[in-house]
Amino acid sequence: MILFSVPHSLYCAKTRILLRAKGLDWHEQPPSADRDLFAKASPFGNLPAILDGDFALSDSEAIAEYLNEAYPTPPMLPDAPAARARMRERGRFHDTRLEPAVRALFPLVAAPNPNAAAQAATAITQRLAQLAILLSHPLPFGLGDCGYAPTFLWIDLLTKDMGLSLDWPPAVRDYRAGLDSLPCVAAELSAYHPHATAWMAEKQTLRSADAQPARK
Ligand SMILES: N[C@@H](CCC(=O)N[C@@H](CS)C(=O)NCC(=O)O)C(=O)O
Repeated sequence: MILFSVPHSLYCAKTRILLRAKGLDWHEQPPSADRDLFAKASPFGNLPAILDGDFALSDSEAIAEYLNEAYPTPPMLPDAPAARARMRERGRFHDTRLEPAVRALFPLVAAPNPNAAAQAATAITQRLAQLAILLSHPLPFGLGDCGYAPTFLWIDLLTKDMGLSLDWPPAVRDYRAGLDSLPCVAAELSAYHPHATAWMAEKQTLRSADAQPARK
C-alpha cells in the first residue's frame, strides 16, 4: 500500500496510527515523487491519500472507513450501532471542530499575532471542554480516536511557542494519557514529533527573517 504524505501533516499521522493499529505495511511517498499517480489517488490534492493495489482513495476519514472494512482485524468500530455512531461522532468532532481551532494557530508561527493567538486559544479551550463531554461516552480505542494524539502534540508545540495557556479538562488529560500509552500511538508520535518540531523551526526562521530590517 502506498500512503501519499508530507512529513508534517497531522492527518497523515492520523492515518498512520490506524495503519499501525491494524498491523498493516505501507510505503510512503510525497506527491512530488509521482505527480500523475498522486493526481489519480487524490484528484483534489488532499493528503493523506492511499493506493491499495489499484484502489485509490483520499480523505483520512474515508480511508479509515475503507481500511477498517478491507482489513477487519482488529476491528476499529464497536459492534452496536449506537456505539459505532458515537465513535464516528468522536472522529468527526476532531476533524471538524477541534483540529480547525488548532489550525488557526499554524500561520501565526511565521507571522505572530498575539490577538489572533489569544482568540484561537479561547476557541481551543472551548473545544477541549466540549470534547470532555463527548468523552463521557466510554468507547474502546477506535477509528474516531486516531486524530487526537497528533493534534494534542501540535497544541503543545504551538501554545508553548506563543506563550498561551489552555485549560485542559481532567477527562481530556486522562484520555490523552490513555492514547499515548497505546503502542500504535506511541510509535507514531515518536516518529512524527521530529517532523513537527522541524516544521516549527522552519516557520520560526521565516519569522526572524521577516523581523529583520530591510537591507538597503
Ligand atoms: N478532511 C481532510 C483534511 C486533510 C488536510 O487538511 N490535509 C492537508 C494536509 S494536512 C492538505 O491536504 N492540504 C492541501 C489541500 O487540501 O489541497 C482529511 O481528513 O483528509
